[in-house]
Amino acid sequence: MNNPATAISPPAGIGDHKPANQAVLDWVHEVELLTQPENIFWCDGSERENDFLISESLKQEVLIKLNQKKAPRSYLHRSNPNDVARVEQFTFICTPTKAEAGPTNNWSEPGETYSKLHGLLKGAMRGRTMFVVPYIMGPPDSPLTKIGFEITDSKYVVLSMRIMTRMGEIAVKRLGSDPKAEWNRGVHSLLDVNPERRFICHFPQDNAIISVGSGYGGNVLLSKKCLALRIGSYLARKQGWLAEHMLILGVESPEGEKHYVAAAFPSACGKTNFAMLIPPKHFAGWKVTTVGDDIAWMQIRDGRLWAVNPENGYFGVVPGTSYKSNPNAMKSIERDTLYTNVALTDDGDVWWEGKDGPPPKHAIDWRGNDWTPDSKEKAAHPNSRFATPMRNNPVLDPHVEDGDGVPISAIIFGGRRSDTMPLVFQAFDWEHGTYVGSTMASETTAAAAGAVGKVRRDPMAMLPFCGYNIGDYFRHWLETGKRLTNPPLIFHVNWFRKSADGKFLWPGFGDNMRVLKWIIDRCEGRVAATESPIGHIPRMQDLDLDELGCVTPNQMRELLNVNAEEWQREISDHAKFFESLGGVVPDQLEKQRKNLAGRFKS
Ligand code: GTP
Ligand code: SPV
Ligand code: MN
Repeated sequence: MNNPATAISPPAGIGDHKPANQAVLDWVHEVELLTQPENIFWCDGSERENDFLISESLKQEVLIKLNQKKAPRSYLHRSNPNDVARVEQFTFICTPTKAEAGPTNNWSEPGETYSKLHGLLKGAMRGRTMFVVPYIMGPPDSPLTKIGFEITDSKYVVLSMRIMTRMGEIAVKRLGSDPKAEWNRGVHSLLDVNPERRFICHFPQDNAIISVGSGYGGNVLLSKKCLALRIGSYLARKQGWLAEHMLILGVESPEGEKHYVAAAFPSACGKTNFAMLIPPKHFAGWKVTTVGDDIAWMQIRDGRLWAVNPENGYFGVVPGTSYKSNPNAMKSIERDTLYTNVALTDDGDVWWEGKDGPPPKHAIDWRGNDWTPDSKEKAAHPNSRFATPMRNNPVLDPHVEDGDGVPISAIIFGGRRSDTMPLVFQAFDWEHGTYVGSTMASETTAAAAGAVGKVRRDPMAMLPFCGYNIGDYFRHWLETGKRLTNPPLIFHVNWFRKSADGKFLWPGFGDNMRVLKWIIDRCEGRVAATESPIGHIPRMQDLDLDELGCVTPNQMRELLNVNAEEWQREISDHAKFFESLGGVVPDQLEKQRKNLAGRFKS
């Protein structure tokens, strides 16, 4: 295995873009003394810098150049096979007290944790280049926008951060020279990429992150889950806004009526796909546009919620992506894309399970081994990813750069549930919607290390990402609702319900437009529903199911069914979950559960 961290020596004019802020210089100096890198590379985000880093990464085999005719300006990276997903068991919230981190987070005492991590970081960058990556999260003129600096010894991280964030000079300028300005301090080192020395630690009270021992995705692109969600959610509560694991999409009718919705689905449960949805033929004239595919920062203005996407690119799940399932994603990744852990074909192209067309007769799999269609192993890792600039998205929403954000008409929660959860229902009001979000569950996926397919509660899809006590997070949601005079309606969807023989009942992808249309029509008060104990549910005639050949009326009934027996189990599971949180759950949500149980009895 090549060492992704070997030092490089840039020519004059590259890597010497030192910011003028003394606080940054002091911090970098401290980390330099600790980690003892061979040299320091100050990133400016320029094209020239990027070209240089790519050429060095190719030399050191950190990247593989793809066939530039088939995949222009695109590269493949293989991570260490022991390092292919987020590691929740090694992710820590290091608040002064354990109570602040709450029952759902791993906690460790900040002083001890700093000591332990500094021990691991001591001399860790010897023979390596230490990169300093300035970046901003959020549109440049948004009041929510945050500045971060990530120190890293991984070129792959630098190249990815350039795609995923607004990186370089833009952040240095925004920070200016005020030594008291607010910015996030992120330190990342690969160390020896050993799972036993892998820790992702957050110090919200210091606006600081330290990540060691991994080179993969959400563990190391500190802008994303670490800053935009864990530290972000902590700041959001203090400052009165919301940082959520949500896509943001725009949906426009043929008449030009436009709505925005935000949707929280757990990792690998369909956010990117929903955010880029192409309506089926029957919906001629309807258009869906993407504001964001993973994270929403939302603030209150004029009694409404307004959302911005803090990111600048998409770090998306590759397997299953095809011109059939998600043509907009395919167009986005046709060029300028950094692939991680997909297969390499003999003609230098990329391949993965679920890509269009027949599998190649021979390929090199994500581990670097020979692969044929007869191989037992998967060619691409189930959590293989693309990083691609959002500019490549053919349906990028025109308001994606608006600092004020876009007004949110509906919030949608959803998860992967083979049973129990109907295709869609609407919560009665904000408080009930908060309950629906707080009791959300989903079958686990390959996005995090550990068992796959196990149902677990994942409140608001934030279980791995809430940077403080989950009880306070629920309270923050309830409080936010009180401040909204024009709150979004709240819905729950399930694209993943299965029939008795284990097949998905709903075709999903583009056909999710049918559900989205009902949601929009509910927001406009122009479509009916029936009241069930769990919320408002469309009757079959309330959904536009024209030209939906593949779903029989019986299957449709199954999809919309609320089975009392399954819901008894579900409600007792809610109770167990709340109990497991050890008394932090707000009374209003306990009351919501009793009301829900009561509605089944009456
Ligand atoms: P993260 O990036 O991990 O946060 O994931 P995500 O929520 O953006 O999920 P994504 O859209 O990448 O989808 C994950 C997997 O679910 C892919 O394999 C998709 O093909 C599959 N998927 C997405 N939408 C649907 C759907 O409507 N129906 C079905 N059956 N599968 C879907
Ligand atoms: C997720 O797991 O929700 C992701 C991928 O979006 S990662 O950036 O690895 O967290
Ligand atoms: Mn995600």
